[in-house]
Amino acid sequence: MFFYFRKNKYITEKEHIMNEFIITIIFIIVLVAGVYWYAGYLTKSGKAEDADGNLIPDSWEEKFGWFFSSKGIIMFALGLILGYFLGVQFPGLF
Ligand SMILES: [Ca+2]
Repeated sequence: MFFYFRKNKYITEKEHIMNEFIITIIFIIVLVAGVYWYAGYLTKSGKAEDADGNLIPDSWEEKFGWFFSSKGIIMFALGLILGYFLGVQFPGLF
């Protein structure tokens, strides 16, 4: 079994992979939330055309409309995945 040394304690390879996975999930959440925020910023500031006023740049809607219409389920699923793996990795956290 491989061990990685981190913060004065040895963690197993499995724990290491789990930590990397959790960091990846957090990174994806930040990225996805950032895209939603940026869409709102572009439309509210008038930097992108938004004729229908749904805070999604009209030029994005044709190809990425699904990404915005599924916003709730996407963020819920990501939150669920993160919560699950945090709970598995750090049982005392919640
Ligand atoms: Ca729009």
